[in-house]
Amino acid sequence: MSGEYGHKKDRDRKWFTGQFLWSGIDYIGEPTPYDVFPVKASFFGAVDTAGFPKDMYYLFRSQWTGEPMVHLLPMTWNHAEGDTVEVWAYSNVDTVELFLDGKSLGTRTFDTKKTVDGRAYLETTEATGDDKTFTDGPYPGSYTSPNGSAGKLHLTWKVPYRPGELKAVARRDGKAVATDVLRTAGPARSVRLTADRKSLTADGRSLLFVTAEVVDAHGVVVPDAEDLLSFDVRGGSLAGLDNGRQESAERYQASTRTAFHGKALAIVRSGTKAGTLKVTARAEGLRAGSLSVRTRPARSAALTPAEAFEPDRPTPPGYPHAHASYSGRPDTLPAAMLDGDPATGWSNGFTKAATALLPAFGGARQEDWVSVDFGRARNLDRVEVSFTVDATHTLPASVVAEVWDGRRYVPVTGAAVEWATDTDAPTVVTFGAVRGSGLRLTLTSAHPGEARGAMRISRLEAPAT
Ligand SMILES: [Ca+2]
Repeated sequence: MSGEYGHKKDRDRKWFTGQFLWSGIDYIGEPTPYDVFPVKASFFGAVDTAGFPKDMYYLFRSQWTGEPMVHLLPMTWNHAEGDTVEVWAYSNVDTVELFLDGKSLGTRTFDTKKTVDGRAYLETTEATGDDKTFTDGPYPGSYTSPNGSAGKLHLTWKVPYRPGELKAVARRDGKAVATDVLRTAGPARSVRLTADRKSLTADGRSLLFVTAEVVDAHGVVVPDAEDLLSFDVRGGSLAGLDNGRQESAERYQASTRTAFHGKALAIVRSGTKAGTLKVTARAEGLRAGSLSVRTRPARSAALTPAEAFEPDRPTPPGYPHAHASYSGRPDTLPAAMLDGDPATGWSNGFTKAATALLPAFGGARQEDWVSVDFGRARNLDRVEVSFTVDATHTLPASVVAEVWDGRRYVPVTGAAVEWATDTDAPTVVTFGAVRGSGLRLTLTSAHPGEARGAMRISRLEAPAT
């Protein structure tokens, strides 16, 4: 059941006591659907294990709070040139205008509707396709409220991507009452620390929550930054670190943590001497971040000395190491491309079984990438990829190769593709010789949305030259 669907059922029935959310916060255990190490947490909370809010959190705010707010999705404005981005806004205000670099992309509005018992609410008026059990009425296939209407709890724009500043302005009676802004991030420059309070008691027990962010020259969080952050505390001690990532075996009780989506959390314990508590976070190649808070004298203080934490640099993966933008099942993970076994493979094929409300779905994804990290630079001029062709997998419509130059993926030049004609036979991509430590292939489905359009790779080899 989606967050929007649950809200609508709750809202429409005055006799509902409320909702039970499983779960409000991600928790360790029951990793779903990738129950393979190092995935160790669930992912469906409104807030991640580090306490960072996800988009769902803002849906709740838009439905349950009165202070004017608007929140844009997706979370970042770093996309590929040529993409058309579906932008959503959650808001508790009826009118929202979207701007890209100051130019209006149009205004969207919620209708004001009334529940059958007379309470007003905001919703668009459109078929949502969220409930197959509604077979008649004005919106068959969509949950229909007892008042006869259907609609969404978010506003939508389709925006041709261009780097810049995307800004939502929410207006009530013509007056701007809330805004949200996404800015395209440039290269990472520094670490920024923000604390949740200005002072705490020097009792050896009080906690300060410090958010570390990897930011560009303009202070915009770099969305894909995974820098290893080293924390140092004076006048207190580290109580724990997290970054909210489900796929992570890093220790919570360590002095280092990689950033996830550019962020990490340090939970810092006060010392027992009043004065100043200083937190510093360093990352290789970035300007360090630091902050200080005052600590006040305590009536009583903890007697047990704080444990000193050691750095815990994540173990480098065995090379070559494969990765992918998406895997359809726990037994079709990227490592299957490199295992030398022709029977195993990475695949983006998936099936979502029918639920009480939604029909089964197995339509192929439009595009995915797979990558191989060799661990050190080598000369590359070809890659051999064995695609599987069967009932649910077809050859991709296109393969685009890029090579990691140490800072970013650079498209290869002079690429030519010699397509295999048999299943699991090598398709050979050749290109102008280039030096790099990793290779990424972006694959476009020949049959997106169809049952036969998934892609599978049983073997991938990029010989060094
Ligand atoms: Ca294999």
